[in-house]
Amino acid sequence: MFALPALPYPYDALAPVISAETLRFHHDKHHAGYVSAMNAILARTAAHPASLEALVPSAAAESDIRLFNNAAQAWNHAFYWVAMSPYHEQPTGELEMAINTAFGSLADLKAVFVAAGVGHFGSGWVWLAADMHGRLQVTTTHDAGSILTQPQLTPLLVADLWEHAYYLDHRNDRRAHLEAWFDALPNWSFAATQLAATRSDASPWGYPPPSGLVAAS
Ligand code: MN3
Repeated sequence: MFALPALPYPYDALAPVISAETLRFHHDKHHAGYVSAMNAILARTAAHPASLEALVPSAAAESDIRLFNNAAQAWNHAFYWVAMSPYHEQPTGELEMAINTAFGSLADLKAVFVAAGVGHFGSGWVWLAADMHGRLQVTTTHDAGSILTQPQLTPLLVADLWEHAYYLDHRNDRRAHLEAWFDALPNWSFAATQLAATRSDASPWGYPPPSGLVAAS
């Protein structure tokens, strides 16, 4: 069974961009729901995945849609929480250089990231990712789509494009949410660690491994 990771900050830490009310519903209801649905599916099978990073691509490859949707959403949300910070960080060092090389400037990255998120039809995720050479790119995935199915990419940041992520705070204004999100919430020190992992033997961030074996029914 996979556990629901605790939020790495208090519920009100990301306000006013993301309110405590949004975080309570988003983490305690939406994310928890994906984790418990995934565990319920696993409990009915003989599957003993070693990690969520292994389970998500295998569910995708096997076209196990219900398992994929819930497992990918479990992973995407856990990554989303750790990729945000209450500390209004700025990118520095190698990450800042990689941003300038790929996009021109942090402001240019913001424009690309926000445009990708606003232009994405329906629900999904907008990612800042690095390829195996440390080159940065912005990409989106639909619905539960996860960057874990693109093994050549290492995610640095992600913003949730589902309306439950922003509707209480910004109503239908996804652009306003994403602009405020980009200015205040990226965990740039986490992103720098992820980027460094593409250039070394270090492992990128991983979902907490399952506790015990999943019982076969
Ligand atoms: Mn969500």
